[in-house]
Amino acid sequence: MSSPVLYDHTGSICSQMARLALVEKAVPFRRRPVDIMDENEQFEPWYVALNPKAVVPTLVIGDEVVTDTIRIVNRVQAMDGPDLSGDRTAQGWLRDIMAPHYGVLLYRNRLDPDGTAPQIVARGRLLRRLLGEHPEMAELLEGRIAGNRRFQKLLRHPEEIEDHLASTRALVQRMASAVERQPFIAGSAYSLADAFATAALARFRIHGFEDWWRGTALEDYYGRMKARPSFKAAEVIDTGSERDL
Ligand SMILES: N[C@@H](CCC(=O)N[C@@H](CS)C(=O)NCC(=O)O)C(=O)O
Repeated sequence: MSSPVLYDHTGSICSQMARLALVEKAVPFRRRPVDIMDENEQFEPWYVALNPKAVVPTLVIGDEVVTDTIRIVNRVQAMDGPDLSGDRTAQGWLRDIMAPHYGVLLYRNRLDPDGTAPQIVARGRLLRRLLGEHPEMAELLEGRIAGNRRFQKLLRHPEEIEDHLASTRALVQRMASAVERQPFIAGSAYSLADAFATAALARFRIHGFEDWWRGTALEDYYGRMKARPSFKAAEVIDTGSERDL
């Protein structure tokens, strides 16, 4: 069978998680980049046919199409290669690390004084235009338009943004406690939880949150994850401007 194909976007955190899992599992794979920023390729009918939620990543293995990052990395774990299953806490970590509203973390510094984020407003316009052009995708696009409105509303409430920051910081503290006790997030060996933690910490670093873990066991942990060949091979991004994300 030919190599699995990962439909992804370089900067997307979920794509980085999937790539880390594939590289650590030593699974040869091909990438088919989907430009979710400038070209909005995720809404093209051929991609929506693969991934009905119009998000990256998607993993295609022969005739099998796997969507949702947690399902993707677990599917990767089921392939031949090193055991990345981790201990009994691993699956909980995947859910917890996926839980922060990464969009809030990204857009909280890009707000106009009235709390509107021009990029999110523009996204709403794009979605409405696409709805006019693609009535066959009404369910998907109407759902995304409603989600975009909720997001715009949330961004107008500084206290809600603070809540998201506080719960993200608490997650980082829990990661620090985990690696105080053991070398990896979910036990004594590298697991899927480390693929998720690495991509999340890389993103948090770009947001300027590195101070949250300076001087804790997570500082050494992140250095160790960054020194693994997978960090570069999976194109994990932890430098540069928030505005380039
Ligand atoms: N639950 C999905 C979420 C995927 C997701 O939100 N992907 C983002 C990139 S990290 C995306 O494709 N965004 C494009 C868009 O929202 O239009 C998963 O885990 O795969």
